[in-house]
Amino acid sequence: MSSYQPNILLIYTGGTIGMIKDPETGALKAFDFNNLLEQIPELNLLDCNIETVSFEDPIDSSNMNPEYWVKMAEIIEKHYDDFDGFVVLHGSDTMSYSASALSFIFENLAKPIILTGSQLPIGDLRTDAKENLITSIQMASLQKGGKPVIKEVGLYFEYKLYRGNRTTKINAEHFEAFESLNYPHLAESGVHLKIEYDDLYKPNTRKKLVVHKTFETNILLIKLFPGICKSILEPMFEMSHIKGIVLETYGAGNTTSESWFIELLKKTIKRGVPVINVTQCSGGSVNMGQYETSTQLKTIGVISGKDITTEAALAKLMFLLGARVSIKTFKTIFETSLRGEMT
Ligand code: ASN
Repeated sequence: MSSYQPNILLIYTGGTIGMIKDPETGALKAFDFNNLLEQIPELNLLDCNIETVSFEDPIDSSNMNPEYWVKMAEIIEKHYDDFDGFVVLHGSDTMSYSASALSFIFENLAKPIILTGSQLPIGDLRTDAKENLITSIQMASLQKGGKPVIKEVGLYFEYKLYRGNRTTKINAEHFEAFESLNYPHLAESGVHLKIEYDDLYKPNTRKKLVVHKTFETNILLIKLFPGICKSILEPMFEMSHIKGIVLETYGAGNTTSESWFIELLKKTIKRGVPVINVTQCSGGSVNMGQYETSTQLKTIGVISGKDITTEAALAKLMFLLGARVSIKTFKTIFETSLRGEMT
Protein backbone atom coordinates (compact mmCIF):
# COMPACT_ATOMS: atom_id res chain seq x y z
CA MET A 1 0.00 0.00 0.00
CA SER A 2 1.37 3.43 -0.85
CA SER A 3 1.81 5.84 2.03
CA TYR A 4 1.02 8.94 0.00
CA GLN A 5 -2.41 10.30 0.78
CA PRO A 6 -3.80 12.41 -2.04
CA ASN A 7 -5.17 15.82 -1.14
CA ILE A 8 -8.72 16.39 -2.26
CA LEU A 9 -10.59 19.68 -2.27
CA LEU A 10 -14.33 19.32 -1.82
CA ILE A 11 -16.26 22.31 -3.15
CA TYR A 12 -19.88 22.71 -2.12
CA THR A 13 -21.98 24.85 -4.46
CA GLY A 14 -25.46 23.71 -3.39
CA GLY A 15 -28.05 21.29 -4.71
CA THR A 16 -30.25 18.65 -3.11
CA ILE A 17 -27.25 16.84 -1.62
CA GLY A 18 -26.91 19.51 1.07
CA MET A 19 -30.54 20.51 1.43
CA ILE A 20 -32.99 20.15 4.28
CA LYS A 21 -36.77 20.37 4.41
CA ASP A 22 -38.19 23.67 5.60
CA PRO A 23 -40.43 22.49 8.43
CA GLU A 24 -43.00 25.18 7.63
CA THR A 25 -43.35 24.91 3.87
CA GLY A 26 -42.01 21.40 3.25
CA ALA A 27 -39.86 22.79 0.39
CA LEU A 28 -36.19 21.79 0.08
CA LYS A 29 -33.68 24.59 0.69
CA ALA A 30 -29.88 24.78 0.97
CA PHE A 31 -28.29 24.52 4.39
CA ASP A 32 -24.91 25.04 6.04
CA PHE A 33 -22.10 22.97 4.50
CA ASN A 34 -20.56 22.16 7.89
CA ASN A 35 -23.67 20.15 8.69
CA LEU A 36 -23.05 18.13 5.56
CA LEU A 37 -19.73 16.86 6.88
CA GLU A 38 -21.25 16.00 10.23
CA GLN A 39 -23.64 13.76 8.36
CA ILE A 40 -20.85 11.65 6.87
CA PRO A 41 -18.30 10.45 9.44
CA GLU A 42 -17.30 7.83 6.82
CA LEU A 43 -15.26 10.57 5.10
CA ASN A 44 -12.66 10.21 7.84
CA LEU A 45 -12.09 6.60 6.78
CA LEU A 46 -11.01 7.49 3.23
CA ASP A 47 -7.37 7.15 2.21
CA CYS A 48 -6.94 10.85 1.44
CA ASN A 49 -6.85 14.27 3.04
CA ILE A 50 -10.02 16.24 2.48
CA GLU A 51 -10.37 19.98 2.73
CA THR A 52 -13.58 21.81 2.04
CA VAL A 53 -14.68 25.13 0.58
CA SER A 54 -18.26 26.23 0.26
CA PHE A 55 -20.14 28.88 -1.69
CA GLU A 56 -21.13 31.46 0.90
CA ASP A 57 -24.71 31.20 -0.30
CA PRO A 58 -25.21 27.71 -1.75
CA ILE A 59 -27.60 27.63 -4.68
CA ASP A 60 -30.15 25.36 -6.21
CA SER A 61 -28.46 24.62 -9.50
CA SER A 62 -31.44 26.01 -11.41
CA ASN A 63 -29.88 29.36 -10.53
CA MET A 64 -26.56 28.36 -12.13
CA ASN A 65 -24.98 30.80 -14.61
CA PRO A 66 -21.56 31.58 -16.15
CA GLU A 67 -20.65 33.82 -13.22
CA TYR A 68 -20.95 30.83 -10.91
CA TRP A 69 -18.98 28.69 -13.40
CA VAL A 70 -16.14 31.20 -13.13
CA LYS A 71 -16.50 31.27 -9.34
CA MET A 72 -16.06 27.48 -9.23
CA ALA A 73 -13.17 27.69 -11.68
CA GLU A 74 -11.40 30.35 -9.62
CA ILE A 75 -11.62 28.22 -6.47
CA ILE A 76 -10.00 25.34 -8.40
CA GLU A 77 -7.43 27.61 -10.06
CA LYS A 78 -6.42 29.11 -6.70
CA HIS A 79 -5.86 25.66 -5.17
CA TYR A 80 -4.74 23.82 -8.31
CA ASP A 81 -1.13 23.20 -7.26
CA ASP A 82 -1.97 22.21 -3.68
CA PHE A 83 -4.46 19.45 -4.41
CA ASP A 84 -4.42 16.21 -6.40
CA GLY A 85 -8.10 16.27 -7.23
CA PHE A 86 -11.31 18.27 -6.91
CA VAL A 87 -14.84 17.15 -6.13
CA VAL A 88 -17.62 19.64 -6.81
CA LEU A 89 -20.95 19.08 -5.06
CA HIS A 90 -23.55 20.50 -7.40
CA GLY A 91 -27.30 20.30 -7.95
CA SER A 92 -28.22 17.71 -10.51
CA ASP A 93 -30.55 19.94 -12.55
CA THR A 94 -27.81 21.81 -14.40
CA MET A 95 -24.83 19.62 -13.55
CA SER A 96 -24.26 18.60 -17.17
CA TYR A 97 -24.10 22.25 -18.24
CA SER A 98 -21.56 23.07 -15.53
CA ALA A 99 -19.50 19.97 -16.28
CA SER A 100 -19.40 21.01 -19.95
CA ALA A 101 -18.50 24.60 -19.12
CA LEU A 102 -15.73 23.57 -16.71
CA SER A 103 -14.26 21.27 -19.35
CA PHE A 104 -13.86 24.25 -21.70
CA ILE A 105 -12.64 26.57 -18.94
CA PHE A 106 -9.70 24.29 -18.09
CA GLU A 107 -7.40 23.78 -21.07
CA ASN A 108 -4.62 21.20 -20.46
CA LEU A 109 -6.27 20.01 -17.25
CA ALA A 110 -4.04 17.34 -15.68
CA LYS A 111 -6.08 16.59 -12.54
CA PRO A 112 -9.58 15.26 -11.89
CA ILE A 113 -12.53 17.58 -11.38
CA ILE A 114 -15.48 15.34 -10.45
CA LEU A 115 -18.97 16.78 -10.20
CA THR A 116 -21.53 14.94 -8.14
CA GLY A 117 -24.76 15.50 -6.25
CA SER A 118 -27.80 13.47 -5.35
CA GLN A 119 -31.51 13.02 -5.83
CA LEU A 120 -32.25 12.83 -2.10
CA PRO A 121 -30.73 15.03 0.62
CA ILE A 122 -27.79 13.62 2.56
CA GLY A 123 -29.86 13.38 5.75
CA ASP A 124 -32.59 11.29 4.13
CA LEU A 125 -32.72 7.67 5.22
CA ARG A 126 -32.73 6.37 1.64
CA THR A 127 -30.23 8.91 0.35
CA ASP A 128 -28.03 8.33 -2.70
CA ALA A 129 -25.78 11.18 -1.54
CA LYS A 130 -23.33 9.18 0.54
CA GLU A 131 -22.34 6.71 -2.15
CA ASN A 132 -22.09 9.45 -4.75
CA LEU A 133 -19.91 11.61 -2.53
CA ILE A 134 -17.65 8.87 -1.16
CA THR A 135 -16.99 7.23 -4.52
CA SER A 136 -16.43 10.59 -6.22
CA ILE A 137 -13.71 11.31 -3.68
CA GLN A 138 -12.21 7.86 -4.30
CA MET A 139 -12.25 8.46 -8.07
CA ALA A 140 -10.57 11.84 -7.60
CA SER A 141 -7.94 10.19 -5.37
CA LEU A 142 -6.91 7.50 -7.87
CA GLN A 143 -3.20 7.73 -8.63
CA LYS A 144 -0.85 5.79 -10.86
CA GLY A 145 2.90 6.43 -10.83
CA GLY A 146 2.38 9.45 -8.60
CA LYS A 147 -0.01 11.08 -11.08
CA PRO A 148 -3.82 11.32 -11.09
CA VAL A 149 -5.52 8.63 -13.18
CA ILE A 150 -8.38 10.94 -14.24
CA LYS A 151 -7.31 14.11 -15.99
CA GLU A 152 -10.61 15.58 -17.05
CA VAL A 153 -13.95 16.91 -15.84
CA GLY A 154 -16.06 13.91 -14.84
CA LEU A 155 -19.57 13.48 -13.52
CA TYR A 156 -20.21 10.70 -11.02
CA PHE A 157 -23.74 9.52 -10.28
CA GLU A 158 -25.26 6.20 -9.22
CA TYR A 159 -22.22 3.92 -9.62
CA LYS A 160 -20.92 5.44 -12.86
CA LEU A 161 -18.31 8.00 -13.76
CA TYR A 162 -18.96 9.76 -17.06
CA ARG A 163 -17.11 12.33 -19.12
CA GLY A 164 -18.92 15.45 -17.87
CA ASN A 165 -19.38 17.12 -21.24
CA ARG A 166 -21.02 13.97 -22.65
CA THR A 167 -23.79 13.77 -20.04
CA THR A 168 -27.46 14.74 -19.92
CA LYS A 169 -29.88 14.59 -17.03
CA ILE A 170 -32.43 12.05 -18.16
CA ASN A 171 -34.58 11.48 -15.10
CA ALA A 172 -35.95 13.72 -12.36
CA GLU A 173 -36.78 10.85 -9.99
CA HIS A 174 -34.55 7.86 -10.59
CA PHE A 175 -31.25 7.60 -8.76
CA GLU A 176 -29.80 6.85 -12.17
CA ALA A 177 -30.38 10.44 -13.27
CA PHE A 178 -27.67 10.84 -15.92
CA GLU A 179 -26.74 9.21 -19.17
CA SER A 180 -23.91 9.53 -21.63
CA LEU A 181 -25.44 8.20 -24.79
CA ASN A 182 -22.67 8.94 -27.24
CA TYR A 183 -19.64 8.01 -25.15
CA PRO A 184 -18.98 5.06 -22.84
CA HIS A 185 -18.77 5.58 -19.09
CA LEU A 186 -15.24 6.08 -17.76
CA ALA A 187 -15.53 3.98 -14.63
CA GLU A 188 -18.00 1.88 -12.72
CA SER A 189 -18.28 1.25 -9.01
CA GLY A 190 -19.17 -2.26 -7.92
CA VAL A 191 -17.33 -4.48 -5.51
CA HIS A 192 -14.25 -2.98 -7.20
CA LEU A 193 -13.76 0.31 -9.00
CA LYS A 194 -13.50 -0.63 -12.65
CA ILE A 195 -11.69 2.02 -14.66
CA GLU A 196 -11.97 2.06 -18.46
CA TYR A 197 -8.44 3.29 -19.07
CA ASP A 198 -8.78 3.37 -22.87
CA ASP A 199 -11.73 5.75 -22.68
CA LEU A 200 -10.15 8.29 -20.33
CA TYR A 201 -9.16 11.65 -21.81
CA LYS A 202 -5.43 11.93 -22.42
CA PRO A 203 -4.41 15.59 -22.32
CA ASN A 204 -0.99 16.85 -23.23
CA THR A 205 0.37 17.10 -19.70
CA ARG A 206 3.49 18.95 -20.78
CA LYS A 207 1.38 22.00 -21.61
CA LYS A 208 0.54 24.54 -18.92
CA LEU A 209 -2.95 24.88 -17.51
CA VAL A 210 -4.88 27.73 -19.13
CA VAL A 211 -8.07 28.97 -17.46
CA HIS A 212 -10.62 30.61 -19.78
CA LYS A 213 -13.13 32.77 -17.98
CA THR A 214 -15.15 34.67 -20.57
CA PHE A 215 -18.54 33.41 -21.72
CA GLU A 216 -20.82 35.19 -24.20
CA THR A 217 -24.44 34.80 -23.14
CA ASN A 218 -26.19 36.64 -25.98
CA ILE A 219 -27.12 33.36 -27.62
CA LEU A 220 -30.28 31.42 -28.41
CA LEU A 221 -31.34 27.79 -28.22
CA ILE A 222 -34.15 26.94 -30.63
CA LYS A 223 -35.85 23.56 -30.64
CA LEU A 224 -37.62 22.88 -33.91
CA PHE A 225 -41.15 21.53 -33.93
CA PRO A 226 -43.68 20.90 -36.67
CA GLY A 227 -45.50 24.23 -37.04
CA ILE A 228 -42.62 26.54 -36.02
CA CYS A 229 -43.37 29.77 -37.85
CA LYS A 230 -41.63 32.68 -39.48
CA SER A 231 -43.40 35.44 -37.52
CA ILE A 232 -42.00 34.15 -34.23
CA LEU A 233 -38.59 33.01 -35.41
CA GLU A 234 -37.61 35.93 -37.64
CA PRO A 235 -37.59 38.66 -34.95
CA MET A 236 -35.49 36.45 -32.70
CA PHE A 237 -32.92 35.65 -35.38
CA GLU A 238 -32.78 39.31 -36.42
CA MET A 239 -32.07 40.73 -32.94
CA SER A 240 -29.02 42.93 -33.41
CA HIS A 241 -27.20 41.68 -30.31
CA ILE A 242 -27.53 37.97 -31.02
CA LYS A 243 -24.07 36.35 -31.24
CA GLY A 244 -24.83 32.69 -31.89
CA ILE A 245 -27.65 30.15 -32.20
CA VAL A 246 -27.94 26.46 -31.33
CA LEU A 247 -30.64 24.76 -33.39
CA GLU A 248 -32.05 21.51 -32.04
CA THR A 249 -33.07 19.71 -35.20
CA TYR A 250 -34.76 16.43 -36.03
CA GLY A 251 -32.97 13.09 -36.27
CA ALA A 252 -29.66 13.24 -38.08
CA GLY A 253 -29.80 17.05 -38.32
CA ASN A 254 -32.87 17.60 -40.47
CA THR A 255 -35.08 20.70 -40.60
CA THR A 256 -38.04 21.90 -42.57
CA SER A 257 -36.91 22.77 -46.08
CA GLU A 258 -39.43 25.64 -46.43
CA SER A 259 -37.72 28.50 -48.20
CA TRP A 260 -38.46 31.16 -45.50
CA PHE A 261 -36.60 29.04 -42.97
CA ILE A 262 -33.55 28.36 -45.13
CA GLU A 263 -33.43 32.05 -46.18
CA LEU A 264 -33.58 33.13 -42.54
CA LEU A 265 -30.67 30.85 -41.61
CA LYS A 266 -28.71 31.99 -44.65
CA LYS A 267 -29.15 35.69 -43.78
CA THR A 268 -28.21 35.04 -40.15
CA ILE A 269 -25.03 33.17 -41.06
CA LYS A 270 -24.11 35.89 -43.61
CA ARG A 271 -24.39 38.47 -40.79
CA GLY A 272 -21.63 36.55 -38.99
CA VAL A 273 -23.88 34.77 -36.47
CA PRO A 274 -22.85 31.09 -36.20
CA VAL A 275 -25.71 28.58 -36.29
CA ILE A 276 -24.99 25.17 -34.72
CA ASN A 277 -26.94 22.06 -35.68
CA VAL A 278 -27.48 19.58 -32.83
CA THR A 279 -29.98 16.75 -32.80
CA GLN A 280 -33.06 16.58 -30.57
CA CYS A 281 -32.45 12.84 -30.23
CA SER A 282 -30.74 11.86 -27.01
CA GLY A 283 -28.25 9.68 -28.88
CA GLY A 284 -26.67 9.67 -32.33
CA SER A 285 -25.13 12.30 -34.53
CA VAL A 286 -25.94 15.11 -36.93
CA ASN A 287 -24.98 14.17 -40.45
CA MET A 288 -25.88 17.01 -42.80
CA GLY A 289 -26.35 15.77 -46.33
CA GLN A 290 -27.64 12.34 -45.38
CA TYR A 291 -31.18 13.53 -46.22
CA GLU A 292 -32.32 16.12 -48.72
CA THR A 293 -33.79 18.10 -45.81
CA SER A 294 -30.32 18.82 -44.47
CA THR A 295 -28.34 19.20 -47.68
CA GLN A 296 -29.14 22.90 -47.95
CA LEU A 297 -28.03 23.49 -44.37
CA LYS A 298 -24.59 22.24 -45.29
CA THR A 299 -24.41 24.49 -48.34
CA ILE A 300 -25.31 27.67 -46.45
CA GLY A 301 -22.66 27.07 -43.76
CA VAL A 302 -24.58 25.68 -40.81
CA ILE A 303 -22.08 24.24 -38.29
CA SER A 304 -22.38 20.56 -37.44
CA GLY A 305 -22.55 19.76 -33.75
CA LYS A 306 -22.02 16.11 -34.71
CA ASP A 307 -22.80 13.99 -31.62
CA ILE A 308 -22.39 16.77 -29.05
CA THR A 309 -25.03 17.19 -26.35
CA THR A 310 -27.12 20.37 -26.31
CA GLU A 311 -25.59 21.22 -22.93
CA ALA A 312 -22.04 20.97 -24.27
CA ALA A 313 -22.97 22.80 -27.50
CA LEU A 314 -24.30 25.78 -25.53
CA ALA A 315 -21.23 25.87 -23.28
CA LYS A 316 -18.89 25.55 -26.27
CA LEU A 317 -20.69 28.30 -28.16
CA MET A 318 -20.55 30.66 -25.15
CA PHE A 319 -16.89 29.76 -24.64
CA LEU A 320 -15.74 30.20 -28.26
CA LEU A 321 -17.69 33.47 -28.64
CA GLY A 322 -16.21 34.63 -25.32
CA ALA A 323 -12.74 33.75 -26.61
CA ARG A 324 -13.45 35.93 -29.67
CA VAL A 325 -12.69 33.19 -32.16
CA SER A 326 -12.87 34.78 -35.62
CA ILE A 327 -15.87 34.15 -37.82
CA LYS A 328 -13.55 32.70 -40.48
CA THR A 329 -12.28 29.91 -38.25
CA PHE A 330 -15.36 29.50 -36.04
CA LYS A 331 -16.87 26.61 -38.01
CA THR A 332 -13.64 24.61 -38.14
CA ILE A 333 -12.93 25.11 -34.45
CA PHE A 334 -16.48 24.31 -33.37
CA GLU A 335 -16.44 21.13 -35.44
CA THR A 336 -13.18 20.06 -33.77
CA SER A 337 -13.27 18.14 -30.50
CA LEU A 338 -11.53 20.34 -27.92
CA ARG A 339 -12.09 18.33 -24.72
CA GLY A 340 -13.49 15.04 -25.97
CA GLU A 341 -17.00 16.54 -26.21
CA MET A 342 -17.64 15.19 -29.72
CA THR A 343 -16.50 12.19 -31.69
N1 ASN B 1 -33.01 21.31 -7.80
C1 ASN B 1 -31.86 20.57 -7.39
C2 ASN B 1 -30.63 21.26 -7.96
O1 ASN B 1 -30.30 21.06 -9.11
C3 ASN B 1 -31.97 19.16 -7.87
C4 ASN B 1 -30.95 18.18 -7.34
O2 ASN B 1 -29.87 18.54 -6.92
N2 ASN B 1 -31.26 16.91 -7.36
O3 ASN B 1 -29.99 22.04 -7.28
